[in-house]
Parts: sequence; C-alpha cells; structure tokens
Amino acid sequence: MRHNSVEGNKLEQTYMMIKPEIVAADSQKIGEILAMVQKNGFRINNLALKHLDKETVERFYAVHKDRPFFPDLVDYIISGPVVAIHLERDNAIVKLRELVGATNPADAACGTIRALFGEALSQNAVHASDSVENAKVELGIIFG
Ligand code: FUP
Repeated sequence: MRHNSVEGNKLEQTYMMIKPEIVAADSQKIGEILAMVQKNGFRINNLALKHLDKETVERFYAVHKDRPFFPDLVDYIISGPVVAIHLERDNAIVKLRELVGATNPADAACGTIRALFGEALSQNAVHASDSVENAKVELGIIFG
C-alpha cells in the first residue's frame, strides 16, 4: 500500500525551474541541481527543457507585474531554455524552499542551491513555488 500522507507530513506538489543562465552555462550544473533535489527525497513527476514565450512568463510572474524589475525579469527568463520540473514529496513547498535558499544568493544559507549556483538577485539559478496554491497555478501555466 502506498502511503500518500503521514500525519503532519502532507504529500505536496511543487514547481521548480532551473533558470536560463544555468542551462546555458554548463549541463553539469543541471545534473548537480537535480541530484541535490533527488537526494532530498523529491520525486520528479515531470521534467522538460522549455524555451518559454513572453506571454507565458508574464502570466507566470503576474504577481510582480507592477514591480520595477518585472521587464528585466521577463526578458531574462525568455532569454534561453529553462528546465521545468514538477516535484512531489511530503511538505514539498517548505522543503524545496529550504533547499533552494533565500531569493538573493548573497543571503542564501551555505549549501543551498542559490548559494552554490546563484549569480545575483536577478540571476538566482532556480525558481521554487512559495505555496501549494501557487504551485498549482504555476504547474498549470507551464505544463498545461
Ligand atoms: P522567490 O519567491 O524567492 O523566487 O522570489 P520573488 O518571488 O520575490 O522574486 C521572483 C524573482 O524576481 C526572483 F527570483 C528574482 C527576481 N527579483 C529581482 O530581480 N529583483 C528584486 O528586487 C526582487 C526579485
């Protein structure tokens, strides 16, 4: 029998995205990031290399549409392919955000993905959904 949830440990879905500068730089980095994710107990439910279009990325980051950094953020995400990943594990949202680290790589805890691979606030290696609700919306936008 498959146990989908243990009390207090809810099986959750989340969306992770390896951003263009990592994909363009060196495929070994993609492998290292995926290994970290898998070692931390996440199951990969779907994975695809995708070159997203402007409209999709504007919808994806709609929450930031009035922020000054929005145009640069959209241009950056459409600048090359990303690795889009649908992940699952217990408490996936919090566990992935822990593994990914703070938004600004300079503030990210030692050993986190952003501390290891992030270049700057605007090029912080990966995206990770911040809630179950947003994960559902983001997975819908990216995977349909
Ligand atoms: P996070 O949830 O950690 O991905 O961070 P946010 O949703 O706050 O930001 C989304 C993306 O916008 C970040 F990954 C990086 C970018 N960003 C900037 O480029 N400048 C800022 O001042 C804030 C965020």
